[in-house]
Amino acid sequence: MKERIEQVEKEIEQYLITDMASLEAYRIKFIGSKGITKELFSELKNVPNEEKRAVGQLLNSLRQKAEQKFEESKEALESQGGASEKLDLSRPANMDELGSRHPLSLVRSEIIEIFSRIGYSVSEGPEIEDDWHNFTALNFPPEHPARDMQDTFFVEKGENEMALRTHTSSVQVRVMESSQPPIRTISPGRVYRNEAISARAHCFFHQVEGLYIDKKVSFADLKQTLLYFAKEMFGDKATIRLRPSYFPFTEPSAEVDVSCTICNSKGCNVCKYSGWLEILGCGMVDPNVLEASGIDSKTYSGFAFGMGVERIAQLKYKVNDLRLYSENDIRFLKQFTAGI
Ligand code: 2NM
Repeated sequence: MKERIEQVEKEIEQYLITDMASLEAYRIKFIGSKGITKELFSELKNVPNEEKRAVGQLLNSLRQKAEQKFEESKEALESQGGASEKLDLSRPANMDELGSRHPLSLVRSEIIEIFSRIGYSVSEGPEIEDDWHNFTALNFPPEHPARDMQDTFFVEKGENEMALRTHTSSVQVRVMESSQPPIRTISPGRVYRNEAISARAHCFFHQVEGLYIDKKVSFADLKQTLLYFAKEMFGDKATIRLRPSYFPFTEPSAEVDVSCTICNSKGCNVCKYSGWLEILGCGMVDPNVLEASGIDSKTYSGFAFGMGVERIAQLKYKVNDLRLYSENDIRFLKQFTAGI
């Protein structure tokens, strides 16, 4: 009997209690009404009389030991975080959730990369501009409608009137003022126009404008550059066409369409059954613009172009509502995880 008690004592010491389930199993095994201590007590009647006292004492201290371990383990588990919580150290850790890059950021990077491969640098400038850099140096006449409150957000009324830039051409004026040709640069950035927000218009959007100035830069150079861009961006099958247009800062000016990549120019509702999608505006930099920024228009010529990042992303990813770009709806943003 004494040996049996010693053995159970060892068992109690070695029993591993790691959570509420093993605590309960321990209770049932050693302390419960059908547990080992109860069973040993019921065997006390078979112990010879002269040993009863000593064995009884041993049994009492065994029960005490069993109950003490139970109470201590219970307290320890509860202080670790409540009766219902189980601590499983072997469980795999929760994975960090990966975010995704914004579609405009993806397309902006892609445009920058395409032009950097043919030697274009990236230039940036302020979003709050003065009249000179946003309008006057770009050959906008004093009465041009873009200078109107209805089209442009003005800040700081009075003598020192500033405006939120309406295009990133203002950055290129700063580049021309501070350097001499050859100039080959693109300026990506956010621009602002005073428009009512709808599926097709927003009060801010993103542009990438390009500028190339050197001796003997021609319209043919412009066309080749834009064809290269269209093929890199929309695939080798892409072709372009130019339509005459007008911008204050270029002469001649053109609007550029790319062949519809959605229907292979067969006609669909995105290209409105024309087979063509408008992607950018361009032209030869007006000599007045070169001269305003201190570049000799008799020695140098150049071309410039401007595109909306939203528009390119819309065609690439079939986005049918401009507002999706700035609403931060996770169901929209989640679709661009492949770019990481
Ligand atoms: C466009 C279309 C045509 C343009 C012009 C200039 C600058 F600074 F050289 F005059 N930068 N970007 C330009 C020309 C932009 O956007 C539709």
